[in-house]
Amino acid sequence: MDKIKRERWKRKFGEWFSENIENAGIIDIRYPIKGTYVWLPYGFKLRKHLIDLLRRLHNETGHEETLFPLLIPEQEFMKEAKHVKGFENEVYWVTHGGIEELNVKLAIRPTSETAIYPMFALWIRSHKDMPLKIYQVVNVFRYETKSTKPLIRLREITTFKEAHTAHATKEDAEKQVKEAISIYKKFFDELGIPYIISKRPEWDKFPGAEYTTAFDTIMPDGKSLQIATVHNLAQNFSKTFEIKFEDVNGEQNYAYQTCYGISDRAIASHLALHGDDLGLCLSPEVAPFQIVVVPILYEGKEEAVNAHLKKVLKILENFRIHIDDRNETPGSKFYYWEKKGVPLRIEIGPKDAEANAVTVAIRSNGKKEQVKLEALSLHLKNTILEIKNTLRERAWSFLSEMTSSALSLEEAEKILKRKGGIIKTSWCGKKECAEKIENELNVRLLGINEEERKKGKCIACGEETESVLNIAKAY
Ligand code: 5CA
Ligand code: ZN
Repeated sequence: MDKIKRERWKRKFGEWFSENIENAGIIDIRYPIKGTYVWLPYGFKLRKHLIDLLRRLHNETGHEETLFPLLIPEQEFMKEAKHVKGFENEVYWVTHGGIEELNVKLAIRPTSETAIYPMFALWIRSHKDMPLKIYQVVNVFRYETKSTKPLIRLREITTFKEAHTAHATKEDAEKQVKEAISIYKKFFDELGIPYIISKRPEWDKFPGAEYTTAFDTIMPDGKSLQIATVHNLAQNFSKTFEIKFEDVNGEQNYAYQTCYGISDRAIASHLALHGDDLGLCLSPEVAPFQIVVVPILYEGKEEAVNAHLKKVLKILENFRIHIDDRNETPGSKFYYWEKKGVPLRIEIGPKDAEANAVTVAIRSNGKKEQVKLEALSLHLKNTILEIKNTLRERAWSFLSEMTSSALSLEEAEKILKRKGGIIKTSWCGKKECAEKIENELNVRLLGINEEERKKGKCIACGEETESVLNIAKAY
């Protein structure tokens, strides 16, 4: 049963996604500006829990939260040549204040390097001022030209967590890249989102970065989605923004920097990867309500049920719950909350009251059982952990199902036709070979898999190499 439901959801993923995020009350897609959407109350709660998790992971590793302005003066924005080039087609500009034309055009941040680094230059004087590790959760704007998609390709990215760091040595910046990767691993593990990590090719790195390491996941339709990036900026920005400091030897040097970010795509992949034919299926980690309580009131038995409900609510104090006491049939309530992906449902009927128990139903596997009140609290705690693990394992096994290897272009093409996903193969590192692979297979080079080395022959030219290349059809 479970298998069949998920097969269908895979085949029609595009439709499934837009229908279900709307039906579940996550966002309203009808706002009259392309690529911008409205967060509805239920979705907003989900988003808040996800941001809380991000904050926790950053705070406990010594990052401090800040908030920089949305607007960036043109001259600052234009300072770092490669950065400007990379973003020139995507920036929205503010040119007027009222009816007056502004002397200095203002860029609406597409990301905040050029807002933050002029301030870093004022704050950093000595090696003792570092490491400096800050982050912010803001909206950023990008005039995306590819077709926009709710939560996936936005023009207003509403949940942009960007971290920016400065260090006294190159080694410290390297270490920071590793810390960022481990923060993101934890974050995605908590959400049960599987990932594959690649070092992006030179031509696909973040504009202005020394190198970019990216997290990608596979959507149910077999296409990859970039869900996080970590950039080592080396001294590229510190030299243009004059972020200078006195090092331990009393000499002036430029700071070494990193930055890393995630977006609404984390929410998109959570919804996409755990959902099924009934609708969303949320992890208790971020679900607006971990448990929905449905009292089942038969005529003449209301009092017994309500008295029992009071006892149950006491036990549920430590969980995020919602009581659905609307005047609707239990069946329609069950359907309503299943669609919204609430992890657990507690039914309280006359029989439960008699047995001093409740009936607990699990959204992710459809199982239902009666649990005595004295065992309830522990049972729920364990079940919540179990659900988190099940979702994570199920999603990881989907990713592994969707990961293949290919020794030739023909073999890769067959796999792409059959199921898509990520293909691991060999590449010599030459640009012309990359172009051949991209053109013949119509894929994106996600980059080099740094956790794996394997002897093989470049699938474009046959040259021997040990690098493992990840490729996929990408969003
Ligand atoms: N300043 C750096 C680090 S914060 C930066 O902007 N990196 S980025 O350009 O790679 O963006 C960070 C992440 O935002 C990407 O990895 C991607 O997952 C996500 N993202 C980028 N563009 C969009 C978009 N249009 N809609 C939704 N998410 C996006
Ligand atoms: Zn080659």
